[in-house]
Amino acid sequence: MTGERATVRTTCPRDCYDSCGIQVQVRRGAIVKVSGDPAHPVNRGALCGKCMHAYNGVWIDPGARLTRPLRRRGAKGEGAFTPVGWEEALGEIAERLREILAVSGPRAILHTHYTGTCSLLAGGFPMRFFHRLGATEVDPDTVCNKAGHVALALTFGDSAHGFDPRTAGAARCIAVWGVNPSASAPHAQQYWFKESGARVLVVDPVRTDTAAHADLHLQIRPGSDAALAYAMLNVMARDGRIDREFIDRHTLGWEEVERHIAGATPAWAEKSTGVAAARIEEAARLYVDGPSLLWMGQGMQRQRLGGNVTRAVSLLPIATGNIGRPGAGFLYLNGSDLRGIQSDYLTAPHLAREAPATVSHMDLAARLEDGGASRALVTWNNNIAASSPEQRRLRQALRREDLLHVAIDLFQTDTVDYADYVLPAASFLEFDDLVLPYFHYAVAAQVGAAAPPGEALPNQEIFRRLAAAMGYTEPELFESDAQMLDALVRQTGAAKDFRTLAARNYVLWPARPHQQFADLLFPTPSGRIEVASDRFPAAGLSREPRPDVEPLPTDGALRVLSPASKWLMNSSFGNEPKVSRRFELPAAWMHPQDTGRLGLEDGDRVEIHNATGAVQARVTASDVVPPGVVLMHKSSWPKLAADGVNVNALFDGTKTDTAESTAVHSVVARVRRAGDAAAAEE
Ligand SMILES: Nc1nc2c(c(=O)[nH]1)N[C@H]1C(S)=C(S)[C@@H](COP(=O)(O)OP(=O)(O)OC[C@H]3O[C@@H](n4cnc5c(=O)[nH]c(N)nc54)[C@H](O)[C@@H]3O)O[C@H]1N2
Ligand SMILES: Nc1nc2c(c(=O)[nH]1)N[C@H]1C(S)=C(S)[C@@H](COP(=O)(O)OP(=O)(O)OC[C@H]3O[C@@H](n4cnc5c(=O)[nH]c(N)nc54)[C@H](O)[C@@H]3O)O[C@H]1N2
Ligand code: SF4
Ligand SMILES: [Mo]
Repeated sequence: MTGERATVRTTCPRDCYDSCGIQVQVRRGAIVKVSGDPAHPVNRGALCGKCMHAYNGVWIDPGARLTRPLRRRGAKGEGAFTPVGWEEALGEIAERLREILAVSGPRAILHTHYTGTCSLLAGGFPMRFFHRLGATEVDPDTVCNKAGHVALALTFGDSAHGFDPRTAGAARCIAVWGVNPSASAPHAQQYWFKESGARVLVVDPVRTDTAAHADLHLQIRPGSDAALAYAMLNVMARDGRIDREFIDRHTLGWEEVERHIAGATPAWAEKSTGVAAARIEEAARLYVDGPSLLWMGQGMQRQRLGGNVTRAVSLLPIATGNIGRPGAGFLYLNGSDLRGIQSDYLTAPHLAREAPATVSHMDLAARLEDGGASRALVTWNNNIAASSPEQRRLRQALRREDLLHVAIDLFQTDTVDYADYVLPAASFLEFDDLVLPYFHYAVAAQVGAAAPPGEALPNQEIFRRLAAAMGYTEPELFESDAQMLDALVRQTGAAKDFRTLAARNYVLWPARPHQQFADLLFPTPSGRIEVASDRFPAAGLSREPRPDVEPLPTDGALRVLSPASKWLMNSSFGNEPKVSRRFELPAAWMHPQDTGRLGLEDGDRVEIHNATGAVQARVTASDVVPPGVVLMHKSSWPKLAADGVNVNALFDGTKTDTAESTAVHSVVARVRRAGDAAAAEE
């Protein structure tokens, strides 16, 4: 690569269903262009707009990146730092950590991490350090998808091995429930649906581009999915289309569900869901004619009754026997163990000396207010000041002078501004790693194309050095990237070593399409699908899924939905100028009935507010949302917005019915014209 020009093929490791192939043009060691790999089966030469801008923008601009370790010199939150050497920074951090260990024990050290990068080493290896340290992990899935995981795992014994997208050709219907691939899986949206030949049914309160292109869109009121699912079952039962044989053989507790089906007529459900009875009938027929795939979204379960909703929707494949046969099944997300990856090897939980301690993201602000329970915080792969609930309270807690805060990132995010020490991370364009997509069953290589800017280092190297500074000696903490990559590739069996995989870039794996639950053996205690059992109440749920609804407010307040934007990847890309200007005053979509009622005009600057906080936005009046709903998008950079916050200023950290997970789509707030603080809206 020392020569003039080279093209490097690599993989995008963002938290995205697509995991696109990328080609990087390098000239004299510097990246000159990042584009889509024309040979890649998923993205076929294109990159999404956000990555096209940011990977050719701030990601390769040393002026926009963190390039040296920094020590705080201003007040917390101010973002004023002095450069320091790596050894000095890590030495000082280690000394403070050792002192905290001696006085308060390891659990007073918290760490948060999540989707900054999803490659295996940069996402997983640092866990070896935290296991050895015995720190409290802020449970990452509680800010995203844990309610759905727990509900599906209790029901089917497994939430992480869904249908294989390669099997879609055998499906006649694909139900897309609370997922918006037009933003969160743009290339699946572009090619996969069409090439499957299946008819597409979308259930979403928002008329997303996915919904607009579907054969049938049920524009449901948020929070009413369980009623809709039951009404579809009611139609199937009435028409004699329930698969009794499948139910008798493979399920436990169906009779407890049956009690609810009888009363859940489409006419009954129309009242709470807002979906016309005739459309519910149409959807039921489309799905039951099958074979049908069900893609269950993460957006769907981010609501107060998220666990119950997930269970109720999962009754559809169960009732119709759409499990274990070609063209049938459901997908939440596809984990890497079926491709051979041993996560215990990657994260080494055996290094922990005590049972691991965790806290929910929903309790993060409260925990950080408690000086006794939290003395240090390490944030890596995670921008809590943008992504987590209780933005105002969290920022206040991060101002604590006695909290040692170490932030590791590529950029000076809002979270980084609060840190005592900032450690600069290398980007995926700068080191080798592995990507295991969570939609397609594949194994892909991330191949470094250039050296990191300045002194930035991959997460792995940062934690190897920190382990050394702590005086740790366990060899697992020092294993080299090359050794781990070869070991992981061997675990998959997709290639003999990392270099061989890198030469191919992307391998569909397992080679033969996976058939979910092909043997109809379910890893639950009973070996059957557990629709109702005693295990659910222990997890905070009712014995059986219920047709319950979380109604919209009736006092003039609105429900705020904040799903993925096609211009952002969570908070990543929020600092790319072509993106950030869209979010300086972010858009908020409201139904014309609501804007009319509130005397608002299209384009008005409004304040959306509740007891937790307030955020400003520009209104777009449109029936892309139903009455009673405001749509904004998640995770723009607060400090680049006119009012210094994002939509998470409104979220009080309400938990789902199970798993202490996020109910961010249950936020309720009022809207008024900005500047009209005194005027009540009603
Ligand atoms: N209102 C609302 N809020 C939400 C959601 C919602 O639906 N609505 N969704 C939630 C969901 S689903 C999730 S998953 C969370 C995600 O929240 P986060 O985990 O915060 O997501 P990101 O912004 O992707 O990544 C965080 C940081 O990682 C950094 N990063 C990227 N690569 C690297 C690397 O190699 N090393 C290091 N050290 N850092 C790196 C990025 O620059 C970024 O600042 O947000 C949640 N927040
Ligand atoms: N471009 C882009 N892609 C992303 C991300 C991103 O920020 N930007 N984030 C990544 C991450 S971390 C994740 S977890 C995934 C999430 O991606 P998805 O699984 O697609 O989830 P969301 O975008 O949060 O929400 C999907 C849909 O759920 C709908 N929804 C909200 N409430 C309800 C409800 O009560 N019922 C139903 N049926 N639907 C509801 C929303 O209107 C939205 O259209 O995307 C990943 N991909
Ligand atoms: S974020 Fe998703 S769509 Fe964009 S380049 Fe990466 S994998 Fe592809
Ligand atoms: Mo997520």
